[in-house]
Amino acid sequence: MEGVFGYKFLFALVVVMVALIMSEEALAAQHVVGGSQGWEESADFSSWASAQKFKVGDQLVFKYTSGLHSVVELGSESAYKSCDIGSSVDSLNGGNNVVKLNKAGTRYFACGTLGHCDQGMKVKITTVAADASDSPTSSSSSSPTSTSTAPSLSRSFAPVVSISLIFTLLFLVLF
Ligand SMILES: [Cu+2]
Repeated sequence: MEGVFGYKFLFALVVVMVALIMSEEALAAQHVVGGSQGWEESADFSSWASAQKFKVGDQLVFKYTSGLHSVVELGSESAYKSCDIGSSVDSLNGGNNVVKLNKAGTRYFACGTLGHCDQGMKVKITTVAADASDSPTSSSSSSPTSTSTAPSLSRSFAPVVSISLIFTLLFLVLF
Protein backbone atom coordinates (compact mmCIF):
# COMPACT_ATOMS: atom_id res chain seq x y z
CA MET A 1 0.00 0.00 0.00
CA GLU A 2 2.83 2.33 0.85
CA GLY A 3 4.39 1.69 -2.53
CA VAL A 4 1.18 2.62 -4.36
CA PHE A 5 0.92 5.82 -2.35
CA GLY A 6 4.53 6.67 -3.16
CA TYR A 7 3.91 6.22 -6.86
CA LYS A 8 0.78 8.37 -6.75
CA PHE A 9 2.56 11.06 -4.80
CA LEU A 10 5.41 11.10 -7.30
CA PHE A 11 2.93 11.38 -10.16
CA ALA A 12 1.15 14.26 -8.42
CA LEU A 13 4.46 16.00 -7.91
CA VAL A 14 5.23 15.73 -11.63
CA VAL A 15 1.77 17.08 -12.48
CA VAL A 16 2.31 20.04 -10.13
CA MET A 17 5.73 20.78 -11.61
CA VAL A 18 4.44 20.62 -15.20
CA ALA A 19 1.50 22.88 -14.31
CA LEU A 20 3.84 25.36 -12.63
CA ILE A 21 6.18 25.43 -15.61
CA MET A 22 3.26 25.88 -18.00
CA SER A 23 1.78 28.76 -15.99
CA GLU A 24 5.20 30.42 -15.79
CA GLU A 25 5.54 30.09 -19.54
CA ALA A 26 2.11 31.60 -20.11
CA LEU A 27 3.01 34.63 -18.00
CA ALA A 28 6.44 35.44 -19.38
CA ALA A 29 8.76 33.91 -21.93
CA GLN A 30 12.52 33.94 -22.30
CA HIS A 31 13.83 34.42 -25.82
CA VAL A 32 17.39 33.24 -26.40
CA VAL A 33 18.56 35.65 -29.11
CA GLY A 34 19.64 33.72 -32.20
CA GLY A 35 18.04 30.50 -30.97
CA SER A 36 20.38 27.53 -30.52
CA GLN A 37 23.26 29.45 -32.12
CA GLY A 38 22.95 32.28 -29.66
CA TRP A 39 24.42 35.77 -30.01
CA GLU A 40 27.09 34.74 -32.52
CA GLU A 41 27.99 35.98 -36.00
CA SER A 42 26.72 32.83 -37.71
CA ALA A 43 23.11 33.31 -36.58
CA ASP A 44 20.45 34.92 -38.78
CA PHE A 45 18.90 37.38 -36.37
CA SER A 46 16.28 38.96 -38.62
CA SER A 47 14.65 35.63 -39.47
CA TRP A 48 14.96 34.52 -35.84
CA ALA A 49 13.23 37.70 -34.61
CA SER A 50 10.44 37.50 -37.20
CA ALA A 51 9.56 34.00 -35.98
CA GLN A 52 9.21 35.19 -32.36
CA LYS A 53 6.47 37.03 -30.57
CA PHE A 54 7.78 39.45 -27.97
CA LYS A 55 5.37 40.45 -25.25
CA VAL A 56 5.72 42.92 -22.40
CA GLY A 57 7.27 41.05 -19.45
CA ASP A 58 9.26 38.68 -21.67
CA GLN A 59 13.02 38.52 -21.45
CA LEU A 60 15.78 38.47 -24.03
CA VAL A 61 18.78 36.29 -23.26
CA PHE A 62 22.04 37.02 -25.02
CA LYS A 63 24.41 34.05 -24.90
CA TYR A 64 27.84 34.46 -26.47
CA THR A 65 31.56 33.97 -26.03
CA SER A 66 32.68 36.50 -23.44
CA GLY A 67 35.28 38.91 -24.78
CA LEU A 68 34.50 38.09 -28.39
CA HIS A 69 31.12 39.83 -28.48
CA SER A 70 29.08 42.24 -26.41
CA VAL A 71 25.56 43.66 -26.40
CA VAL A 72 24.98 47.31 -27.19
CA GLU A 73 21.54 48.83 -27.16
CA LEU A 74 20.99 51.56 -29.71
CA GLY A 75 18.55 54.39 -29.23
CA SER A 76 17.18 54.85 -32.73
CA GLU A 77 16.33 53.17 -36.02
CA SER A 78 18.91 55.32 -37.84
CA ALA A 79 21.67 54.33 -35.38
CA TYR A 80 20.64 50.71 -35.88
CA LYS A 81 20.71 50.99 -39.67
CA SER A 82 24.09 52.72 -39.79
CA CYS A 83 25.56 50.61 -36.94
CA ASP A 84 26.37 53.73 -34.94
CA ILE A 85 27.69 51.90 -31.87
CA GLY A 86 28.93 55.18 -30.36
CA SER A 87 25.36 56.35 -29.74
CA SER A 88 24.54 53.39 -27.50
CA VAL A 89 22.03 53.78 -24.67
CA ASP A 90 23.22 50.66 -22.83
CA SER A 91 26.18 48.31 -23.01
CA LEU A 92 26.42 44.75 -21.66
CA ASN A 93 29.15 42.14 -21.63
CA GLY A 94 30.17 38.91 -19.90
CA GLY A 95 28.63 36.31 -22.18
CA ASN A 96 25.19 35.96 -20.59
CA ASN A 97 22.88 38.95 -20.41
CA VAL A 98 19.18 39.08 -19.65
CA VAL A 99 17.23 42.06 -20.94
CA LYS A 100 13.67 42.55 -19.76
CA LEU A 101 11.15 43.86 -22.28
CA ASN A 102 9.28 46.05 -19.84
CA LYS A 103 7.20 48.06 -22.29
CA ALA A 104 5.74 47.92 -25.78
CA GLY A 105 7.82 49.35 -28.60
CA THR A 106 10.89 48.69 -30.70
CA ARG A 107 14.39 48.24 -29.29
CA TYR A 108 17.65 47.88 -31.19
CA PHE A 109 20.60 45.71 -30.22
CA ALA A 110 23.97 45.24 -31.87
CA CYS A 111 27.33 43.73 -31.09
CA GLY A 112 29.86 46.24 -29.80
CA THR A 113 32.86 44.47 -31.36
CA LEU A 114 34.32 46.46 -34.27
CA GLY A 115 32.82 45.37 -37.58
CA HIS A 116 30.40 42.81 -36.20
CA CYS A 117 27.30 44.98 -36.54
CA ASP A 118 28.12 45.72 -40.18
CA GLN A 119 28.42 41.97 -40.72
CA GLY A 120 24.84 41.60 -39.57
CA MET A 121 25.27 41.05 -35.85
CA LYS A 122 22.29 43.17 -34.88
CA VAL A 123 18.67 42.60 -34.03
CA LYS A 124 15.52 44.69 -33.89
CA ILE A 125 12.98 43.66 -31.26
CA THR A 126 9.38 44.84 -31.42
CA THR A 127 7.51 44.23 -28.18
CA VAL A 128 3.72 44.14 -28.08
CA ALA A 129 1.39 44.42 -25.09
CA ALA A 130 1.10 41.15 -23.16
CA ASP A 131 -2.66 41.01 -23.66
CA ALA A 132 -4.92 43.42 -25.53
CA SER A 133 -7.34 43.56 -22.59
CA ASP A 134 -4.42 43.88 -20.17
CA SER A 135 -2.94 46.92 -21.86
CA PRO A 136 -3.62 50.17 -19.99
CA THR A 137 -2.86 52.25 -23.11
CA SER A 138 -5.34 50.51 -25.42
CA SER A 139 -8.38 50.98 -23.19
CA SER A 140 -9.75 54.46 -22.70
CA SER A 141 -10.42 55.18 -19.04
CA SER A 142 -13.90 56.35 -18.08
CA SER A 143 -13.29 56.18 -14.34
CA PRO A 144 -9.90 56.26 -12.58
CA THR A 145 -10.81 53.42 -10.18
CA SER A 146 -11.54 50.87 -12.92
CA THR A 147 -8.21 51.45 -14.65
CA SER A 148 -6.22 50.91 -11.48
CA THR A 149 -7.93 47.65 -10.50
CA ALA A 150 -8.39 46.06 -13.95
CA PRO A 151 -4.73 45.29 -14.74
CA SER A 152 -4.01 43.88 -11.27
CA LEU A 153 -7.12 41.67 -11.42
CA SER A 154 -6.30 40.17 -14.81
CA ARG A 155 -2.68 39.74 -13.78
CA SER A 156 -3.62 37.78 -10.66
CA PHE A 157 -6.20 35.73 -12.56
CA ALA A 158 -3.72 33.42 -14.33
CA PRO A 159 -1.88 32.26 -11.16
CA VAL A 160 -5.20 31.70 -9.35
CA VAL A 161 -6.45 29.48 -12.19
CA SER A 162 -3.21 27.48 -12.34
CA ILE A 163 -3.07 27.03 -8.54
CA SER A 164 -6.68 25.82 -8.37
CA LEU A 165 -5.95 23.47 -11.28
CA ILE A 166 -2.93 22.11 -9.45
CA PHE A 167 -4.93 21.43 -6.29
CA THR A 168 -7.76 19.79 -8.24
CA LEU A 169 -5.30 17.48 -9.99
CA LEU A 170 -3.51 16.78 -6.72
CA PHE A 171 -6.79 15.87 -5.04
CA LEU A 172 -7.87 13.63 -7.95
CA VAL A 173 -4.58 11.78 -8.02
CA LEU A 174 -4.18 11.29 -4.28
CA PHE A 175 -7.77 10.35 -3.34
CU1 LIG B 1 30.14 40.24 -32.14
